[in-house]
Amino acid sequence: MANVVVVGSQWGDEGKGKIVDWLSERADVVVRFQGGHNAGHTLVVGNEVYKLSLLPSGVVRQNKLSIIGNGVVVDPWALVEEIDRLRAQGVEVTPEFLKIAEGATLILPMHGAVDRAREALRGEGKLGTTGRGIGPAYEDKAGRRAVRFCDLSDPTLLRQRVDDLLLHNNALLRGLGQPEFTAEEVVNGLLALAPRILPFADRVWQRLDEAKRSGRRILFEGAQGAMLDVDHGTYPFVTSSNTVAGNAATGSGTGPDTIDFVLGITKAYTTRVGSGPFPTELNDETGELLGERGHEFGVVTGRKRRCGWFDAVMVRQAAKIGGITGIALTKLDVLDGMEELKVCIGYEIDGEKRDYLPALQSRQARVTPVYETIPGWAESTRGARSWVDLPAAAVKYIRRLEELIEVPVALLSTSPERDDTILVR
Ligand code: 2SA
Ligand code: MG
Repeated sequence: MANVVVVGSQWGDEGKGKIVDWLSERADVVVRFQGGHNAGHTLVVGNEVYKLSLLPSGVVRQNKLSIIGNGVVVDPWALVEEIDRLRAQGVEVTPEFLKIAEGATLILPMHGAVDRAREALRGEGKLGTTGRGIGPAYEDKAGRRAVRFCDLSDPTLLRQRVDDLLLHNNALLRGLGQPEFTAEEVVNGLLALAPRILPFADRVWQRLDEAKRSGRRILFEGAQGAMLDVDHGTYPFVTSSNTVAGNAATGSGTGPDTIDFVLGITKAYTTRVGSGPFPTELNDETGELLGERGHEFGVVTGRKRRCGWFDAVMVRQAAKIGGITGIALTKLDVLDGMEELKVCIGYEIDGEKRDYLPALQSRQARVTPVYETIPGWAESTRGARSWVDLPAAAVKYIRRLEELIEVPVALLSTSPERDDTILVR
């Protein structure tokens, strides 16, 4: 397996962190290409638990080049905080091994303020964002008024960029009844951080080209999941970036030919944090049980995740849209001991059968799942390290999922531990 893109195939929190960490052992370069510190990746290495939001998972390993691509929105304060947090855990993040794209967009304090004020205004109809300013930062990028990482090296230009940015954002904040920002406070805050973070700035596209030409293995680390993709997800209940594998190239400055394999991380059931349609959601004790056993709380915000049965319609759609080559199935052990399991094999909308998730928001909200019942297993699958250790019913469940989503299982993860991973093919 040469260069792999790891993406979520549901609504995020599929267990990408662990798989990325497992794969990073075999990779030379680890790249983030979208999202920002809204992501939450938990890595368990021995007795140490690392919670990463912005930094690529490669940082916890020795001698891996970690890259934050141009498609990422970088909050400089969050960056410094995460580096310091890792240092306290004994991990040094240095400019030798972490490179940040010069063109990456910065998340600045007004972005968080706009994000949170809008959410408060939406009230019941809120999107359930992480409140980290992700959406407003991407808006400013597309609106051509963002401050980019490299701008920190030119105080005069920085001041102009911030003025331009505030012209727009202060008007928004005024409209939202929020305090405005002065250019001085924003610029001074950034210039105070600049000496610490500028050494990480680099021409990431060149580093990737070098890696490619010297045959070094590149791992692209996606955040969130396919159904949170701004184009293909459950719009408007999505994040503001393209989360699918195609963006690994654009979001880091390389070509699609760099990608050899797209690994879709897929949970053996479904979860979602934040608002929006969720056809197989369980608002009963089974849902509670899944959440309890799966420890389903947001890494970034601590929010309780909504839980439900596996939705094969949605994962199949995600696989086709994102070009998923194989899946890594995670958290199978959460289903251990359940008498019977349900898998969504189709949708019913206004009395009609459908084998896809419709684009129209109001129609998505009216989806009722059509279930197939599959026998569960009493044995524990937790920590299984080979296929033969699995109960026959668990193997049957996996095979049925493969059939329904039309993608093979390439990896099976049987606990949060790095070594509890079965390579299937
Ligand atoms: P945003 O903040 O603008 O990206 O939020 C928009 C939607 O995207 C969802 N979203 C996520 N969903 C799952 N996991 C995410 N990361 C954290 C984690 C979340 C947390 O890994 O646990 O800690 O709460 C993530 N980031 C964004 C979000 O819920 C909105 O639905
Ligand atoms: Mg997460």
